[in-house]
Amino acid sequence: MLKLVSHPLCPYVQRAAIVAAEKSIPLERVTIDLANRPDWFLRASPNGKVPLLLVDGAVLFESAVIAEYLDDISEGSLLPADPLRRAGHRAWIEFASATLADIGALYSAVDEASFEAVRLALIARFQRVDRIVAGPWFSGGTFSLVDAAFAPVFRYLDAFETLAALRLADALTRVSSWRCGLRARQSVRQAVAPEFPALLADFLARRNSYLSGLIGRTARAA
Ligand SMILES: N[C@@H](CCC(=O)N[C@@H](CS)C(=O)NCC(=O)O)C(=O)O
Repeated sequence: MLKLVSHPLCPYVQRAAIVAAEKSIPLERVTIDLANRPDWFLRASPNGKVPLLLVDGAVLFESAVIAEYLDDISEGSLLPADPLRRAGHRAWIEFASATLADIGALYSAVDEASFEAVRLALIARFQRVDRIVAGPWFSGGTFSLVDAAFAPVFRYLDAFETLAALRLADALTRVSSWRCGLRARQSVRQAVAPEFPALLADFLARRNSYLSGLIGRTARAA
């Protein structure tokens, strides 16, 4: 049994969980506390980060690599066969990772000016994605590793809308319809526990950031 070392809120862990579900690969999840990382984890994880995939005594790290490994060991492929298109998909997975980094900067920004700068950068990212997404999935009719990489990004967008009426990609028709499809997909829904929205809301509200303030004001206004 493969073991996925996880944290309940980690978007990178979700990518691995989505791919495992898409490829019907059983995974045991081992959840750790990132605020109090166990010694065995610090010894195993070169960057001190989740996810890790434990495979027969080997340790894989980096979510994009773990996702490709899970894809490689199972039937069919969630990457295109053509080398140029395959490279293009990997590039968009990198873009999704950079978008997650911007989302981290957004919810950590302490003042309005830095929050606004990241908010505009994120809107520009989603506008760029909107120009290339084919629908219903990233590159057309086949769900791919790019879809698995973006699903956790859109889960944050859903939370930002609900908690702070913050809309980063609303007017973008292709992104909106892609988001809807991903939100409804079983592998994506099952990648987090039922308590995920409440845990994320609590994490964002306690961050002492500009967004935490917005969340508080939105709750008081409701
Ligand atoms: N590039 C890594 C990023 C993983 C990452 O940032 N994980 C976060 C949790 S979502 C983490 O473990 N952070 C712990 C830390 O930085 O100390 C990947 O794609 O796997």
